[in-house]
Amino acid sequence: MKRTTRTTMRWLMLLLVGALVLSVAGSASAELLASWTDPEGDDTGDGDYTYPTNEAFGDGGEADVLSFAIERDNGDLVFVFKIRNLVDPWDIGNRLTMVAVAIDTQEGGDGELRRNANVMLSAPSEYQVFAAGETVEVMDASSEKVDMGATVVTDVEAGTIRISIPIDEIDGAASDWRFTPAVGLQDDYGAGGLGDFRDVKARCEEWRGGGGDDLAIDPNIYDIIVPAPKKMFGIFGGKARSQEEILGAYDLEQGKYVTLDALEID
Ligand SMILES: [Ca+2]
Ligand SMILES: [Ca+2]
Ligand SMILES: [Ca+2]
Repeated sequence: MKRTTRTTMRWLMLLLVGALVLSVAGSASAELLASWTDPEGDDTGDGDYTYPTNEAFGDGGEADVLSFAIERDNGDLVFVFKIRNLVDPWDIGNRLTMVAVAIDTQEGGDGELRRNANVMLSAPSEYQVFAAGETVEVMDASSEKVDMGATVVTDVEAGTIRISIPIDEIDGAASDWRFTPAVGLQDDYGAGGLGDFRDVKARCEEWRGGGGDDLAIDPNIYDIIVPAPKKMFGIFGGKARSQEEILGAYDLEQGKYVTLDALEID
């Protein structure tokens, strides 16, 4: 009887060690496809955006992306945003920062980033992913919500927002896809679910940013990652527009929105 118990214990230990090894191997299997860094303190949109004045926004930085990475983890495409200052002023998790990624997988698609971003996309997207706090949503090219089991893990202390999207056809395809990330503030309208990008006005208010315009032509995006200039014949050709030029290219009189360029995985 005693020997049986000991054998069983031994088997259990072996199983446990095996499971540990597997789980360690599993968590290490995420493959980094690409990553980009972004300057600190350029969360000023077209150059002079400011945060709303409510004390919840503190010293700002809630919409300052420091880095963005794309990983592949089994069938998941994973987006990792590092934000300068994730905050939890009401002990309900991060509700102030909102991130989006437009994913361009093929010809055609949605030429506008939705949810009040007020920006157009040079790489029209088949999917758009939006996340704030513990909520994430994916939309297709017709702005229909797609239930594909996307998840988000926000670490306020570490300043990271990690979004996982299981996409069946991801294997082999992702390296050709183009990605347009954008960061702003979230307005959940007090409802607690996933809201929209918070409006930026000409002058900041308690719950509205400043430095834009009052006619909703200006982007409600505080920070983007400016793609490197396109390579031609193996060398960098042309001069990349600065973030201020890109996000400041809206035109009130012509009703012209700004257009964001996509990031590519080399
Ligand atoms: Ca930044
Ligand atoms: Ca497309
Ligand atoms: Ca930037």
